[in-house]
Amino acid sequence: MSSHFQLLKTDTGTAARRGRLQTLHGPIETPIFMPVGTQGTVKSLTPAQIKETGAQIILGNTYHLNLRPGSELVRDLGGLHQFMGWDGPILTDSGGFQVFSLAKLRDIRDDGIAFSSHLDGSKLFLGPREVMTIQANLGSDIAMVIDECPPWPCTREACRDAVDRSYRWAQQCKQIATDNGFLAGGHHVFAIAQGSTFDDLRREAAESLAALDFPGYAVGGVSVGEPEPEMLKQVGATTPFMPADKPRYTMGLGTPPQILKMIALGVDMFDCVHPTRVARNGAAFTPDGLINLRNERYRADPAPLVEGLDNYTCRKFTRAYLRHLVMANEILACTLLTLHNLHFYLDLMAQARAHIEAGDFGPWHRAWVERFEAGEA
Ligand code: PRF
Repeated sequence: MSSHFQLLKTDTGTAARRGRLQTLHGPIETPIFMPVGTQGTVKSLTPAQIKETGAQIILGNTYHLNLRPGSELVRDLGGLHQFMGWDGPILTDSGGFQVFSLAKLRDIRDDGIAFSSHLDGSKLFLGPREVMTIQANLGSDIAMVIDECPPWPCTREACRDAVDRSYRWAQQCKQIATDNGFLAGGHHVFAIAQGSTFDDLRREAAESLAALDFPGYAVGGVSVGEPEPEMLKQVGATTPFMPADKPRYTMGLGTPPQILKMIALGVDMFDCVHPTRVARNGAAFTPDGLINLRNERYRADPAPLVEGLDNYTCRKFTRAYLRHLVMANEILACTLLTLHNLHFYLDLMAQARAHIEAGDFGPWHRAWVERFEAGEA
């Protein structure tokens, strides 16, 4: 048994789990959603406002923070928590995935990834040693290993190479984090299982990484363009082969229904830019789907975004006022809608935890998804 993760309850009708993960900056109740703060800020919110949404842990990014302002500078100013004024847990992604989506002229080698910065074109390199050093400089509570996320679709040969390379890199990251005292100091390192659409490679990735005994495990390589049924199939082909007594995380996901469906598959942790990104586009989550405040029908609507939802935006403001802010391109629209959307996600996670505890997660989440999807016009 691992001491940092407690499995409090496992659902009987689904594979959903209720757990508690201990970190250097306090416990995390799972299942949990982690707001994304790529550049050391959850866009448009102060740390006090992030807390107010119910966030227990946020995400930062190795790729971005290392390019700017630089991980040594953050280290010298006390680490990322102190630098950004957030005293809760922080998980950092390792940077490899962001190289694939942002950097130019990347070259995947056996020892790491060479690439040009998307900011100034300078030549850079990320391998196991670099990503573990950067994440130690940042003072991350949960550091991710460097992995190779193959595109969708991809050939079996390309996927085979990505799984093998990701395994070797994970092994090296674990060794480095052991040698430099990162793990002994109470920080966690999570491994990432790739495998694209190949069930046997997914299983192999999960099982081989499990044998390395990491504090936690992630499903990578999903939500990279594949249709939703394929995505759920890939998660379902991976989680049964991950250790039951360690936390499980699917990276970069998803919509509220996708998250509930993945909780039912036994996933504990999620992150996604979706709620914060759509907020900046003037859209807000409700139990009846996502509403776009640019729609004329909200021009004089006196109702809150969600009746009875206990967040600052819903307590104080009408849909009409929020629509006015969106139409006038006022920056307060971003803050109020981001606050609402994150609170909506985190409140949904609290409901999921309560229903797992009560033993009715299966029927509850199916009804929730049905109502949400019926409302999406
Ligand atoms: N690997 C890493 N970060 C990620 C992904 C991955 O596969 C994804 C894919 N959904 C998002 N973020 N390291």
